Amino acid sequence: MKLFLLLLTALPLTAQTVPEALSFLERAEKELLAASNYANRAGWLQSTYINEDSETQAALANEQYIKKVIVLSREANRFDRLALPAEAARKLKLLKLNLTMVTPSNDAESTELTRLVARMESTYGSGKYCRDAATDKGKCLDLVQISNIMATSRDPKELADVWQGWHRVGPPMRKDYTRFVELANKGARELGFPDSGAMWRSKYDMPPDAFAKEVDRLWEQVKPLYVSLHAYVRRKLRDKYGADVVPARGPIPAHLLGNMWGQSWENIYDLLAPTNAAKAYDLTKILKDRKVDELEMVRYGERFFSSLGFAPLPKTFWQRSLFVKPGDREVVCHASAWDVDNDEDLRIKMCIQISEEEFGVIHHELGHNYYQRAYKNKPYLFRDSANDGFHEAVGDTVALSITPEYLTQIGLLDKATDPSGDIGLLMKQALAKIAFLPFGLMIDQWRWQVFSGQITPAQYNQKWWELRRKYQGIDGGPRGEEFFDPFGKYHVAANVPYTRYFLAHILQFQFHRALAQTAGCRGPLHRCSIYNSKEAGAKLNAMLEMGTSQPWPEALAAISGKREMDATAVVDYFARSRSGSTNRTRASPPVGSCAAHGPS
Ligand code: X8Z
Ligand code: ZN
Repeated sequence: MKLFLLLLTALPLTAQTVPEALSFLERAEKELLAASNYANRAGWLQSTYINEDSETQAALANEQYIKKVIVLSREANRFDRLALPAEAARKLKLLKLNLTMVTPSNDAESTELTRLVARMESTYGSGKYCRDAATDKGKCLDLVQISNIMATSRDPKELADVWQGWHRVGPPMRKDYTRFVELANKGARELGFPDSGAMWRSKYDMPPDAFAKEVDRLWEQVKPLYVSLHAYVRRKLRDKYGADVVPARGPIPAHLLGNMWGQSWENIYDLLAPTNAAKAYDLTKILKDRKVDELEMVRYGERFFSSLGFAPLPKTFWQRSLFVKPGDREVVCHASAWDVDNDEDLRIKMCIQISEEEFGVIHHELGHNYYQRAYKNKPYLFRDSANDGFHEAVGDTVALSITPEYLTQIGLLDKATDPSGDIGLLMKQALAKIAFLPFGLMIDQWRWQVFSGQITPAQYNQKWWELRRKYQGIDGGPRGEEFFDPFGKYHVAANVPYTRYFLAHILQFQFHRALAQTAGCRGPLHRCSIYNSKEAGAKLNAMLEMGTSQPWPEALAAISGKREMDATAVVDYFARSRSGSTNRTRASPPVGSCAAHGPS
């Protein structure tokens, strides 16, 4: 029997035929769909009912899915030299790139790895800061509560306290994370990749090294904007907190930016509002004053997509989604969107807060759901976004249309604010979007180096902070290796690649610029809303429907007419409007002479 098997595998490759490849793909897609649906259900349970059992089941279902992909990928190798129709060739390529994490072939190690990842996510999800664990048990703060303090407190001592408190979640997980890196790399190598990071970089329809360079190129395009914003914010924070707390030069202390990771600074707009800005509206206050609840916030989002011509969300979306943090159990509050049956069982999972920031996050999540529904009729291997940045960009693109005019149209504002005060509007957007860019970049700069071994476990924290200082110009104070601060971010704990968000923060402006033009908007980009534009909706949908059936430059061309990711749309959006010229029609302004420097 063994000899027979050996002979079979040694058969010449030419023995394979195109019909065999096509029928292999048909079977593969059927098996993957079933395994994916099962893993999604188990994953949903794990995230919405954190306990030992749901964690074990989710790990098992995930392991089964991963093993299925690995077995099929190996089988697919036999078609490598066959001239196949383009669609089948793309499917085979996507099959081999399907995984974010590969389990090693050794069964014990495979189980160990999937259990580790499930435990890391649960640990993060149920993480708490108990000020004094011994005496203060009832008063532990979860991440939602801590984030509210980060957003609203202006007491630097309190901010430093909760910032440090949350980061206590990391050290106990350092050993697990180290082992996770070892095992995930072992699996990636068995599948032919140098390491897990190289595998992640292989998913962009270009050589992995070229992708890394592409990311650097995009960063150089936007860096001058960030450097200016950083300098301005540091100055304002120094005015507010004093020279003892905020230095005149160098990095900004990490706890003062209104967000745990300093990834979005919109929550401290009140400290930074330009003096010549008209008083900006406060959407958080409007939502609270009008007693808009969590569900109604989601309905606003749905109505926007409906205005573009998308069908309403299915009834099950409203029945099965998690909108509010339950009081009786632990859940993973980090927002996510699901397509549980790869068909119409769409859901979001969020612990919605009534705030402007969360209003944006709702649109972000719905963008995922509408994307998922748009490509659901494609074959299984094409049911994904053009690249992962596209998935993250869709809802944000729609949210860029939340303009004063739009808010007036839907009755949340009485009167659109006067354009003479737009510097305030733009500042607020910059605090959300420009501030995010270096963070979106640095997380995977860290992980790519961790996976490649360039950063060793003994340097995890030191290198993390070197990158945060280099890209973000943000400092956490003395944070030696007794800490493990990367684990304080969801995507590190849950092993979700992050460069996608950096790309999304470029792409969403490209999409917005193109759709605004389709919608006939001639004004400044930051005042353009595609609300009610069926033409813009049709154009967006045409791209969404493609799924991942074509390389991403084709999808980008379908919506923007261009095949390159291009940050000039970001620069256009933030360009100063002058009478007689707008920031949409104006050529890109010079990017400034500080382009060569990081924040210093
Ligand atoms: O994780 C998310 C979404 C879910 S895909 C809420 N975002 C990143 C983050 O929160 O760190 C959206 C922007 C960046
Ligand atoms: Zn997302």
